[in-house]
Amino acid sequence: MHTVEEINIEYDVLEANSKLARKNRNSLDKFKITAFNIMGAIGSGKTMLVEKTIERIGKSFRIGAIAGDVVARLDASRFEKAGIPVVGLNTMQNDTILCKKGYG
Ligand SMILES: Nc1nc2c(ncn2[C@@H]2O[C@H](COP(=O)(O)OP(=O)(O)OP(=O)(O)O)[C@@H](O)[C@H]2O)c(=O)[nH]1
Ligand SMILES: [Mg+2]
Repeated sequence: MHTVEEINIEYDVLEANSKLARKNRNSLDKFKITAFNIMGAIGSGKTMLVEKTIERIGKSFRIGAIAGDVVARLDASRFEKAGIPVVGLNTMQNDTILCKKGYG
């Protein structure tokens, strides 16, 4: 007689990342920081949007950036030129961990 066994092999492969993300959110809340994650296609105007935002409201708000340049520091150096503190990071892996290092 055959029997069927069910083995649950599902698990959240991003659980560690999610935990860190929650910690990051708590830190942001603690320091009353409003964070925006600006994502878009290559060349869609993300960096320009931030530059224009700095231009318009940079004197009224303290703005900082974590720039996700994949290889070089192109965006990071544009933000520096715009006069705000910036941390550059490579976004290939471990985004949450790196973001924590960025504002930690
Ligand atoms: N006409 C027009 N051009 C824009 C606008 N926003 C950005 N650009 C131009 O689009 C090009 C790309 O802008 P970036 O801000 O560097 O785009 P990005 O999304 O940061 O690019 P990557 O970091 O390479 O992914 C630049 O030549 C900008 O001058 C816009 O609202 N209108
Ligand atoms: Mg850019």
